[in-house]
Amino acid sequence: MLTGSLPWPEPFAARYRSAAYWLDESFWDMLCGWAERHGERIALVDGAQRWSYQQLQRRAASLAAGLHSIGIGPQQRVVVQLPNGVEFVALCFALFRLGAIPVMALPAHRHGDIGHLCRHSGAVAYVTAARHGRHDNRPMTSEVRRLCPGLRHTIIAGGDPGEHMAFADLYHDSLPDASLPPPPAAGAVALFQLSGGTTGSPKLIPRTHADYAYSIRASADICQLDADTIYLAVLPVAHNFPLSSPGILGVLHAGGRVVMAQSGDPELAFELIARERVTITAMVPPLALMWMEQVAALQPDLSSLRLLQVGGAKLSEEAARRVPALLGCRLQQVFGMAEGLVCYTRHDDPAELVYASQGRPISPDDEIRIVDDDDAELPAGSVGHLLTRGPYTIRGYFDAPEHNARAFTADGFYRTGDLVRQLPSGHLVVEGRAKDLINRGGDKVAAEEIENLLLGHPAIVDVALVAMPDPFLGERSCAFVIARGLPPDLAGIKRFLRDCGVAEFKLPDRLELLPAFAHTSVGKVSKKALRELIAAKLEAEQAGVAEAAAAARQVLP
Ligand code: OOB
Repeated sequence: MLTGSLPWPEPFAARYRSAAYWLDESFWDMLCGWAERHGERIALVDGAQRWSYQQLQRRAASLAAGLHSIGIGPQQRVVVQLPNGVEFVALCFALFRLGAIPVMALPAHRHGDIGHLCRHSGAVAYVTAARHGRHDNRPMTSEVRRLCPGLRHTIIAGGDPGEHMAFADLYHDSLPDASLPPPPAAGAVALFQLSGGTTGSPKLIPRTHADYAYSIRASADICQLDADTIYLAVLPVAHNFPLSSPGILGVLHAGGRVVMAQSGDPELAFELIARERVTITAMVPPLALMWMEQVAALQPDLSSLRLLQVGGAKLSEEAARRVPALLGCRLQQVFGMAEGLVCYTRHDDPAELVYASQGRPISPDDEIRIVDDDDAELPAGSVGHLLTRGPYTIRGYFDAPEHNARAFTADGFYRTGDLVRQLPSGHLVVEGRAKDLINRGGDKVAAEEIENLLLGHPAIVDVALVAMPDPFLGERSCAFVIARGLPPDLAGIKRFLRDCGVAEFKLPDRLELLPAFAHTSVGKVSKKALRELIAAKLEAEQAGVAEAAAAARQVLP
């Protein structure tokens, strides 16, 4: 086992193996099986490129040879930040072949985020694309290299690599497979997912081949994927949801086809759905709202679409009810986390459960506890803290002993930080959150991370980042600041954070200056009071707007 990652205790591991949740195969073994079974069938569509299963396996093998030739081997970490495309999949499987470990960065991450991931994971290489949309990643890559002396390789895909290595040069056919190390054991760490995080710095989530593959196979079954499935990847594929729930890996397992999209932009996505006859896609609630908004105007042909998965943040019941009529397909709610547990509404669930719950866990061996602030189990049906343990939920973050002591109970339950209620059917309803995190339409912002950075701003004495309600994203972030000297403005704060190299979605949406913060009885800043303050202020502003609009209507002829 990789040093710094915690295995399941042996009695649990034995049980998960004997229940055939954990099989004795790595993702590389799985890809070889798929290539054998589905050979010439198309696995991936990315613009004009269409790769068969066999091609995918060959490309991944040749990339593994190239990575091996530059010294990448078992257990070494490689930060991967690629847009949705064939290269992402080829690279992941090449790393799986070598037993090297991809660290799943998001395209939105900037040099501060990436630098942290490289240092914390001890990465030897960082792979990114020359551009993500309008953003040129090459200067950022040079900055990352400067910040992380442990990085031996910085690799650029698609475009002039400048001072870095070209990804295309890594495809190597000269090395016979026998000179590569053997593929990893199923119990080895396959990849690092990123935690949405509630503390100062994002944590790394070690997922093994065996546990991740189980969640994928079981998800593919629940979602009834088969060789006719055509999946449109609109969310960034490194994220747990589009990667594994059942996501692109689930679709490949079923022998289906993945169509890559660079974004969920309705115009682009609708065109791809019509052209490629897409049957299923996965998205966050704001995107679902946007699609429903746009169907009337764009009149797309969505006749092939059978299932829309929505998750990552709470979908309002009202929006959920509109999905089938507007998009002409079934809805599935997905409540999951990169740490493990994933819940789905099922195809044969009564409609009420599909609209009003966030689903039930994948596995009969997912253990659920709903507890009060003192970890005491609550009576059935109460709202409480969700704790979970099971065959694909980690027992600890990578190299974070102090944090693990808080984030897990002594008997290995993960404290999700979510407040839920369980229905008699076993379905969970997400009622809120106890963790200090802003869920910006599925993008997670750890308040403490941004607060720590802002405390370095010369005009800021103290700061608290809280969620404020938003009709589109569900939540946005508001920074309450106690200033010194000339008070900062929102633009200045954003500039400061951009210079720190944090992703755009983490920047505060609003700034409120205060002379002091209210404190709780134990002397902590009362975020509850601040959340109530900003919610009331927004409501008053809305009412003000409505009043002004009404007044305007009165004076207009
Ligand atoms: C998914 O994973 P993460 O790791 O980005 O975020 C996990 C957190 C959960 O603890 C919960 O707070 C929130 O995101 N969340 C939801 C939700 N799905 C996730 N809150 C309310 N309703 C939902 N449906 O977001 C993720 C991972 C795998 C599959 C789907 C989502």
